[in-house]
Amino acid sequence: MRYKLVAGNWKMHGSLAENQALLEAIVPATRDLARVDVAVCVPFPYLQQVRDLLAGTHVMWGAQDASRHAKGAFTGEVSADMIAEFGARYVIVGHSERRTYHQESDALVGAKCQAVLGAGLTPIVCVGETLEERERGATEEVVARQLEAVVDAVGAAGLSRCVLAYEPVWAIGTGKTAAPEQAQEVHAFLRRRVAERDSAVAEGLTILYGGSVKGASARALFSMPDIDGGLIGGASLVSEEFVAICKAAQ
Ligand code: G2H
Repeated sequence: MRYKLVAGNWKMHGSLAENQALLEAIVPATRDLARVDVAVCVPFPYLQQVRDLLAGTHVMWGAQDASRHAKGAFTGEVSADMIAEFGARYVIVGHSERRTYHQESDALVGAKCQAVLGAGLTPIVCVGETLEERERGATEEVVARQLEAVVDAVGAAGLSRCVLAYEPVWAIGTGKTAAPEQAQEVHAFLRRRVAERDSAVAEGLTILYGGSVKGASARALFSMPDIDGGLIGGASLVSEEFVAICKAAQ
């Protein structure tokens, strides 16, 4: 039986004061949840702060991107090893905002996964189709292509150390959550695709749903057999919402 995971993606939000208030509310309120892992993925400058606030608690932390390179003349980039030094557990890789605004290709996302795994961290690899792709019936083709690029880079063994996140681009930050059955269909498809390579990896793989999840919509999504939790953006910045989502994962 897979554990559920609820991971906050703070995106480019927060301040030292806001982060502290948020975490001081979340930690005690999610302490006693059964079979639910809780994490927050924060902007790089706050890694030290979240480490100071979360070390010794049940809440894990991570970053939202990493360089494909281990080190070198790559101004502005941050390596996975650097992130690991701050005690992080997770790195989001291939979020659609990076694919869209930073032109990240499937191959680059695969290389980043490899770098993150190499640092001993867990990539949360995002896949998902745009509205145009869904409307022309290309959802499965798109998410399969994105998944294959990762498997090509890290193999089935590498994938077994990743978390996958299905985030339909049309549901991100738009207030439009995918219907639970609609999301389940894609999650089941992704698991079947992985099973074609390795059925044990497919069975153990955590597949999160992301896209406008709220406290009110979380329980129905998380009750689907192939939805193993959520990657939460806007609602992860509001402690009551994030706690409600974590509780819905029980
Ligand atoms: C999707 C999600 C978090 P939101 O990007 O990754 O954000 O919940 O705001 O749609």
